[in-house]
Amino acid sequence: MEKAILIHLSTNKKEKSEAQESMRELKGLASTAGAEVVAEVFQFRTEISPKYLIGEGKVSEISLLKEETEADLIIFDNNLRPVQQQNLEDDIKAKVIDRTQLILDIFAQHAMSKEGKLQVELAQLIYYLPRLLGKGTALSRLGGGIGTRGPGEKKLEEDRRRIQDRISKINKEISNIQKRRADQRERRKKSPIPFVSLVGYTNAGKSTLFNCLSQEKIFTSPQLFATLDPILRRVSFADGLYFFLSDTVGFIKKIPVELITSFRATLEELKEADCILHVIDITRPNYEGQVEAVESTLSDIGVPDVPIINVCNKIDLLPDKEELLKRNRLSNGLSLYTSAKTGDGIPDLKSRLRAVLFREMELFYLRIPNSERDLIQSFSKWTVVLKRRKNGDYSELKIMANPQAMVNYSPYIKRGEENW
Ligand SMILES: Nc1nc2c(ncn2[C@@H]2O[C@H](COP(=O)(O)OP(=O)(O)OP(=O)(O)O)[C@@H](O)[C@H]2O)c(=O)[nH]1
Ligand SMILES: [Mg+2]
Repeated sequence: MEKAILIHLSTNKKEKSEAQESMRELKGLASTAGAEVVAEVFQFRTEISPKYLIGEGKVSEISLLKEETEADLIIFDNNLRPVQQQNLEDDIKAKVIDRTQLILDIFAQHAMSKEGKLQVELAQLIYYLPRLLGKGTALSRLGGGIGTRGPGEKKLEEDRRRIQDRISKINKEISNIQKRRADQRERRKKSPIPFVSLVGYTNAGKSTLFNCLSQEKIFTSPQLFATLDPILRRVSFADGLYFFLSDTVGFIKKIPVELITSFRATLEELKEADCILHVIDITRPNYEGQVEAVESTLSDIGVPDVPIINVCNKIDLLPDKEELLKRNRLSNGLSLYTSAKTGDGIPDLKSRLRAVLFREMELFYLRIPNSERDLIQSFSKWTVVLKRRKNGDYSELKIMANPQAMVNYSPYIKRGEENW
């Protein structure tokens, strides 16, 4: 296990609690990546050093601390410029990485699908390119381990031009995947089955909620960024109505721009959602900051007017209801309270979803002569067919549909079949 020292620089003393929360998160990231944290160093300094980011005195202090703790790795919570990273490594004589590099490393370990791996490799290449200092081998300099792993591990040792070639090749592959996805989305848009997306800060409980709603068993974990690849499942209501639910990659503060760019294809999905469930870990003292980070990423991606439900999760960890309501300082949108772990609040969430997703639809009972069988086919394309049975020369359907669209089909609509 690599031993790591964590460094956080704040330029404003007032942000002390924010600095601590950010450090807590960095610690979570470091242990997710497989490091043992041996020391945490804060510096408050109004001026940022162009040479080291932190002050020169602090650099010597860290060098000593490194000897003392036998650390092999220095992780900065702030993002470092290539030249700062180089200077720090030369002076401290240890591998130095920043928050972005740490997140990239975790992503590299967690990516499973071909698309996920390509996206991570792309992000890594974009990140490393300016760090090659013109001579190549940015990574062999680092000597392996955290911050150097990934699908593109070997290729990163190649020269700048080869990397640029690889970037255009991956971009092409990703745009092919994107095209396929766009086709799928087109098909989905034509279908009447609604599509719901889970978003939220990493570790908020998205995958746990996904499992709870879809009765699946996908991977959940106290690690950060446990989910990287989007996954889609069907969720049914008791009466047979259903929708599709997708789990997605978690968000984080100071999300590296390289990642946003390369995961854009995945996040495009959100634009097509009929409803977004924003999962919030309401037990975190700074959950508003996390909410803000998610909302600003959503607006970066350009998610239009999709209805959003705030799902305040992990309520089982809170002592009582009053505490809960006191806690909710979210000003906009509808808030619901759940525990994806105990199932508390899930029925309420489902009935809200039902109301939002099917608000323009009503139940219809149809009777269609067998001679007009094509009509049955057509109904199943643009309405939600809940039940279907044969009755002599007729087929009977129980469907959910938009009443306006049903105007032309009044001869087939049957009344008084409500208990079917
Ligand atoms: N007590 C409690 N724990 C929960 C609840 N929901 C999720 N957790 C725990 O929180 C941790 C993170 O849950 P995940 O579902 O993996 O979180 P996620 O949002 O999918 O996280 P990433 O995929 O890593 O972004 C796990 O250890 C879960 O067991 C809840 O309602 N109550
Ligand atoms: Mg997850």
